[in-house]
Amino acid sequence: MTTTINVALLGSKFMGRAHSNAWLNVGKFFPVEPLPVMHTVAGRSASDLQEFADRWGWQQTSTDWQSVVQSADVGLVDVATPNGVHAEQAIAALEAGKHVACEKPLAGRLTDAQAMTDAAEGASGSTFVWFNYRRVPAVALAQRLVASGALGRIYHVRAAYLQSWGGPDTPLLWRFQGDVAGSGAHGDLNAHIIDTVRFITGEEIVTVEGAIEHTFIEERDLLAGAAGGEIGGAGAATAGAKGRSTVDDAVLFLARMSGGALASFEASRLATGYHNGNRFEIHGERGALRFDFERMNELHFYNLDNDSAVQGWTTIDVTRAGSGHPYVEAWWPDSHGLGYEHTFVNQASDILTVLGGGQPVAALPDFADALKTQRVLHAAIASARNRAPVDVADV
Ligand code: SOE
Repeated sequence: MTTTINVALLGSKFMGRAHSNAWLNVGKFFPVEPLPVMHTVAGRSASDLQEFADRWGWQQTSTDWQSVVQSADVGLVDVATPNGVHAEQAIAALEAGKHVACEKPLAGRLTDAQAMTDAAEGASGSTFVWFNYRRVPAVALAQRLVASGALGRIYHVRAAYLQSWGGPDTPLLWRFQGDVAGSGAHGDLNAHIIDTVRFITGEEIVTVEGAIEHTFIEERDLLAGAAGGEIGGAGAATAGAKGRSTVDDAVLFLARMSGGALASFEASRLATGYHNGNRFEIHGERGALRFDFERMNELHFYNLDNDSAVQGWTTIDVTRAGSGHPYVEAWWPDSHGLGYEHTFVNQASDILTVLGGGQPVAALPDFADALKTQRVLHAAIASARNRAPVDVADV
């Protein structure tokens, strides 16, 4: 008899769609147990929720997330709501004895992230955070190469997450409201590349310095009605007035890592020409790696162990079945390609594998791990505002 776990999803916007697709498809591609049952989706609008539930196959809907997380029927609560409500929802679910999978960043603020981690320490449920880029096969392969010593000692890490959807025509979505989001591109995008760099190198960021935060577009069109709005919301009506953006549009910072590497991080929503340019370069004593999510099935490797006559950047196609590349056996034949949505299905597989007592394909961050990333986010803002280096241990 195959065991199952009833999942309750909180949130039905962009991440609600990505997570719904993951829970709907994970059992079709991975031999996971427990299998997920798409039990309840909770949100704000009953009519929108019913359409969402019908589209994705959720059995029930609710506009009362508090009762959902208390339900004895629910085993795993999946928090896919704006950053500012992660803490309230995740802590309530943990206190109700549920497993909790929470979208990134862990929270909009360090104090909330700390409260979530404290709640997790004493809880019976397991915790997970949807840093989905760890589940890009090329990123997971990069981690394996570094862990194997293929690069040797790491000298430099250069990471950037460059988007361009945040121009003057983008209205005042929740993502530009500091009381809801906590920060702008910083918590949204630097959170990802900080986690990715920690994951791949196995090192922690110990000091942050030279940080700069900036809001280029200080006022944005207010959305009509209560809409929190999502990126590129179809025909989002504006109220004809403007409101103040209270978050950064870009944050850049430098860092020293625990193994001695020097690192640079850059996040922007105004990087014209890039749409989801999540990229890194890692330079070691024996080789280097280069990755760009906009070509997510390729990992570039420079190997000094090769004869000098043939040294050069090698493009590894990280979709070849039989190669031993992470996750690829579950999907398609060689070079058929994977996409953004597969990273969430891969993550759902790892979550269910762990809940079933197994080991994930790539390390799964829990709240305590994600708190380390949140502390780096906080240290960077402190460095920017104090115009001085900040030790992460001190925040
Ligand atoms: C917007 O920047 C966003 O949707 C992020 O919030 C996601 O985490 C990222 O995967 C894609 O871009």
